[in-house]
Amino acid sequence: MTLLDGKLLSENIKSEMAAEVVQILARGGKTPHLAAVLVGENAASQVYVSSKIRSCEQVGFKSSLIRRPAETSEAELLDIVRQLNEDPDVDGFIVQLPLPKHINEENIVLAIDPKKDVDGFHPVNFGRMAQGLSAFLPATPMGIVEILRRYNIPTAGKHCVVVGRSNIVGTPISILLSRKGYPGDCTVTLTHSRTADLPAEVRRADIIVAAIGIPNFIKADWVKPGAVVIDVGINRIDDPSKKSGSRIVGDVDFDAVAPLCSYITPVPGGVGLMTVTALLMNTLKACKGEVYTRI
Ligand code: BQF
Repeated sequence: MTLLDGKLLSENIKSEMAAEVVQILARGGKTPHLAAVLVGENAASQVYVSSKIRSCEQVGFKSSLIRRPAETSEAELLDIVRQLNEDPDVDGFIVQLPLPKHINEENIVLAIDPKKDVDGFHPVNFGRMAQGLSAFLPATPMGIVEILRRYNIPTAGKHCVVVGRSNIVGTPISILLSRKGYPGDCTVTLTHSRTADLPAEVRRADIIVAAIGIPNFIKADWVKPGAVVIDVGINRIDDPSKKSGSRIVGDVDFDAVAPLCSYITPVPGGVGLMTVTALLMNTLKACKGEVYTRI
């Protein structure tokens, strides 16, 4: 079993990006600039946004954090989005999800200029991705693809079983892995809460992508020996032995599954870190004008 080390890969990719920023500046180009909008006080969201801002500093990007209270109206947030769309210095921006319940997330995502949508959540980017056109890929699926690529994991003709059908992970990764080329050319089964005999489906997988959001859900006897296991879960569970009283586990019963598989991502230290790194990769692409969206 080989651990797919998201920390090591992220550090490698970040140093490549830092070197590229130095080159861009030496040629007289502009500093890549990511803006993040954080509404409310969600503890996890605050941690995620801080780590995105810190990552920008590590690679020499400019970053801006726009913080607003939980009571911010949808109209006010739409106004911020419009300002960021129009700000020529901002290459890309994110609105950290989830948003407070009185704000319709769909309306916000639709207001983002697809050319600055470095989270890849706008339907234009989703549609372009699905058609194999250049697009901002959603950060988590992009991070997964980057893990497979950088570890040279063969994908052509492999059977990939995705567990979970969310718009930001399960559905897009199933599209990306079934696309032509590398990493891709997989035969993909997209499973979910209504799948009949889920263990039997997962047992057929050469590559398992677990994105269901249930701690330790994927059991050892669901895993074909030698399978590649990508664990997208970030679940907090009680652990009285920890000072904090809790710890983070994935969707895979790691201790039982790890000895069986060829490769596995740890949680923490796997896909999550690559999600943040993929956001930076998209921001650099936005700055370089590499992703062209005609709308
Ligand atoms: C790790 C996210 C659900 C909803 C909104 C490293 C992150 C997480 C875990 C991280 C996530 C999850 C992010 C680890 C960003 C990934 O080592 O296990 C990094 O910062 N993420 C987000 O911005 O919004 C979310 C998950």
